[in-house]
Amino acid sequence: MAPPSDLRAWIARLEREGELVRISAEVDADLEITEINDRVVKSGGPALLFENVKGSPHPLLINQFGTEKRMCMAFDATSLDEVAAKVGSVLEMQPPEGLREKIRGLRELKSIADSRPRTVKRGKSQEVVLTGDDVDLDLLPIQRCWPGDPAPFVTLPAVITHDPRTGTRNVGMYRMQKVDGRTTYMHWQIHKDGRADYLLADGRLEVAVALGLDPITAYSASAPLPKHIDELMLAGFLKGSPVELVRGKTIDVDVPASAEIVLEGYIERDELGLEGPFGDHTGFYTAAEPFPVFHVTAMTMRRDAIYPSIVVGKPPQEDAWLGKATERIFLPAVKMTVPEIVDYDLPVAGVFHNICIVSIRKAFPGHARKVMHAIWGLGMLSLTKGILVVDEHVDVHDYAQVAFYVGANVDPQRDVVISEGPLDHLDHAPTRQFVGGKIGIDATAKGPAEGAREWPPEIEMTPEVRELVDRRWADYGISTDPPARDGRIRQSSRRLLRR
Ligand SMILES: Cc1cc2nc3c(=O)[nH]c(=O)nc-3n(C[C@H](O)[C@H](O)[C@H](O)COP(=O)(O)O)c2cc1C
Ligand SMILES: [Mn+2]
Repeated sequence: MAPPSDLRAWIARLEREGELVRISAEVDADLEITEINDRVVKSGGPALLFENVKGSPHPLLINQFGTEKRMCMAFDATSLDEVAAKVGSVLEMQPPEGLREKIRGLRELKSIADSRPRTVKRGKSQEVVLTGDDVDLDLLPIQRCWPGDPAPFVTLPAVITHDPRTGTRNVGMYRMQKVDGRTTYMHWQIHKDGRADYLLADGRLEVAVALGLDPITAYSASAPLPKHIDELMLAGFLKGSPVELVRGKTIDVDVPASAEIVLEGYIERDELGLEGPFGDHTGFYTAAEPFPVFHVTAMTMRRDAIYPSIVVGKPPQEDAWLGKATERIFLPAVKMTVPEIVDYDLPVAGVFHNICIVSIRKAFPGHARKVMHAIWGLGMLSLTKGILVVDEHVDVHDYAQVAFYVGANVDPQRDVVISEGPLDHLDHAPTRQFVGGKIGIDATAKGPAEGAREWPPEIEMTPEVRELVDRRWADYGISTDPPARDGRIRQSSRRLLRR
């Protein structure tokens, strides 16, 4: 099976797998959907298709990404690491040796060539075309998510711009506060590529907003690619087929041919409005701030268009799995730059920019600090506030294990690095917005070269005795469900027996 080709194919697949519930009862996009969805997300429940949203002819889809299983289904993969491996195999391409490797190399090169978006003449996203006075955002079931939000917000858009100097496309996911039927704000944070395109514009910047995409293209809008790389290339590569585009009706920007809804329009340099507050993914309301104003010149749609939404808030929320997808998919690229990194984990509770746990193949004194500084210099990871470094044998996803090593291996006087640098736009803790302190904790084993005493050996049973007990387990007549040991409560008994 290939990944879903558009939102409807995705909805059909979710429904077939029992991963989607249709709700025909009338619901209000003002807060009510948030509360329903919050309960469903937190219990690991299904995607929800609200077919009867008060005041709108369009159904609303939410929680499409809300579990690990659905995130994997979106990529048609059995795990997110499988998706990462596909990226890794291209990044790590070596000059091929021998015919078989050459053929494999050609296949990989072809998969890159096929990633480039393709323009087509006609797109379903333009079955309905509303321009001028007919443009009406009130038609859409845009959610007001939290009680302190002053207005409804479009929350799951793919915002398309072009770099005014180079023409390179950028696609990003930025919330859009509704101002009136033909106007929104555009929440381009200062570290983002969309913002950079805006700042390069001399006057007017044309903008297209695609809503209701196949899940991989929607995910790709949230992916932190370097500025010069088109997110639609990543989407095409991960889908295994190019994203199809049609020319916009009122702007010189290509738009996804199979989107449910497209908003075409423009942003004038220096026309700003007071955006927010907004109940954000940090778990707090972010304060109102000036952001650019987006004027909609056309609203194009498929017939019976479905409006996609997401609610962020105190973690865990649906966006946790978009973030986890990025964590996994970008690991090969992180390792390309910092090859001593074995694995990393951005805890959902750390809302991704607050905490990074990283395991390294430590090779020299000060190595953990080198890796901290590398992360503080790496793309969007540079905004990370706290970094925990552990040795390669530590499972970064097992927070109890990480806490054990942080407790056991750290002398706070010697092993804590306090630094400073750029912080996430949304971080309310630093005294000044955008910049402040960083903390790195070196929880690796140290030796005399790092000013420590002789490091004691860790306790481990011999492999011989483990094998003996594995072999003889049945002889002991002990239940196969022994209590957890070593404080590793999450380990299943089957894993314990396999140790
Ligand atoms: C649900 C969701 C909402 C987001 N909202 C915003 C936002 O309002 N503003 C913003 O700058 N980034 C937001 N992001 C993060 C960006 O989409 C992400 O940083 C992306 O890499 C930006 O693309 P760019 O680097 O091409 O600018 C959001 C991400 C998700 C998953
Ligand atoms: Mn980008």
